[in-house]
Amino acid sequence: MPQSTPLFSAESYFSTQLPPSSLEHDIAGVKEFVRRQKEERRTVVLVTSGGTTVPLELNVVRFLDNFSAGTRGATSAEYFLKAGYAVIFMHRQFSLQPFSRHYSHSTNPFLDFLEIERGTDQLSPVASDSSPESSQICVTPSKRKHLLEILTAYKAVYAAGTLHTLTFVTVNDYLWLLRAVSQELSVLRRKAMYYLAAAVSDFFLPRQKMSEHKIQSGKGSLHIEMDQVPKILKPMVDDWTGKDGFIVSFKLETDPALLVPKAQTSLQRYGHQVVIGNDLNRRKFEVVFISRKEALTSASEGTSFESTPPYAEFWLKIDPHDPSKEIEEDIVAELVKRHEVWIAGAEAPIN
Ligand code: PAZ
Repeated sequence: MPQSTPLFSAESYFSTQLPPSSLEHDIAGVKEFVRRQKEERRTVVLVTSGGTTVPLELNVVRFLDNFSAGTRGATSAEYFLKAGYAVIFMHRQFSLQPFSRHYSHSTNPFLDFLEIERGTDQLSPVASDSSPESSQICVTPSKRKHLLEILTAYKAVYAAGTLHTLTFVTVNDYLWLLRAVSQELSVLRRKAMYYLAAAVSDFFLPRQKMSEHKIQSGKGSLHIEMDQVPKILKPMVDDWTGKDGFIVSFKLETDPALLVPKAQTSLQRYGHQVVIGNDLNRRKFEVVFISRKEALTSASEGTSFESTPPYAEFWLKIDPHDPSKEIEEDIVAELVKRHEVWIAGAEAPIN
C-alpha cells in the first residue's frame, strides 16, 4: 500500500524548512519601518503581490511558477498610499511595483516616450551635433501630463517614507517572510491590514526530498510527488497577528461556479475578515467580497463566531471598456471603510 505523507502543519513546516538567508536583515528593516509609522500614528497595510516559485532542485535550474503579473498588488498599493496608509509591499522579485508599473517594459517601455533634442554643430551648422554635451533628453509632449502625475505621487511617497519594499522568489521565502512581517506588524493591533493578493503555490517540494543537482533526463518521464503547502491563514489570524489584524485574502478560480462557495469555506475555516473572490478572466473588472454579515454593521457589536455564519456577498464591477478606470481603486475604497469600522470596534483605544 502506498504510504501517505503526513501533512505539514505551519509548525512542522517552519521547524524543517530553512529560512532565507536575508530574513534577519529584511525584518530589521520592517521593524524600523513599523516603529516609525507607529510613532507617526499611521495605519499600515501589508500588500503581498506576484507569484511564488517552487524549485525542483537545491541547485535550482527548474521550478514551477504561479500565475500573477503583480498588477493587483502594485495597483492596490498605490491606492492605499493615496488613502493615507503606509505600505509594506512584499512582492515577487521583478514583478510589477507601485508607480513604475505604469512604465512596464512590455506594455509601455519608457524609451518609447523619451525624445532627443540635438544641438547644432558650431563648425558645420547644417549637421546636427550628436555629442552628449549638446543633446537634451525630453519627454514626448503627449506623455508629459501623465508622467508628471505619477512622478509627483512617487516623489511624495518617498519623501514621506511610507513605502517599504521586500522581495520573495520561492514559496519558502514567502512563508518565512509573511510570518515574520505579520509578527512585526501585530504591534499596531487593529491598525494593521493584511492584503494577501500574491498567488501562492498550494504544493511544494520539501528540501529533504529535493535532488541536490540538476535532475537528469534520459530515464524517461519525470515523476515528482509534492507535499501540500501548510494552510497558514489560521495561525496568521490566531497567533501571528493576535486576532487583531484586519486580514483580507484573495481566492482565484477559473470555474465561476466555485468562486463564492470556495471563498465562504475559506472564511469559515480561517475566521479572518474578508475573502475577495476573482475569476481569472474577469478579475480586472469584477470581484466579489465575502464577509460575515455582522462584521459589516459594526465590529463592536457581538461577533460570536457561529459554525455556519450568514455571509454577505458584495460584488464590485466596473466597465471593462473604460481604460481609465482601475477596479483596485474601488476595492481599496471599500476596504478602507471596513477597516475603519474594525478599528473603531477595538475594546481599548488604539494609538
Ligand atoms: O497579479 P495579477 O493582477 O495578474 O493577478 C492577481 C491575482 C489573480 C493573482 C490575485 O487577485 C489573486 O487572486 N490572488 C490569490 C491567488 C490564489 O488564489 O492563490
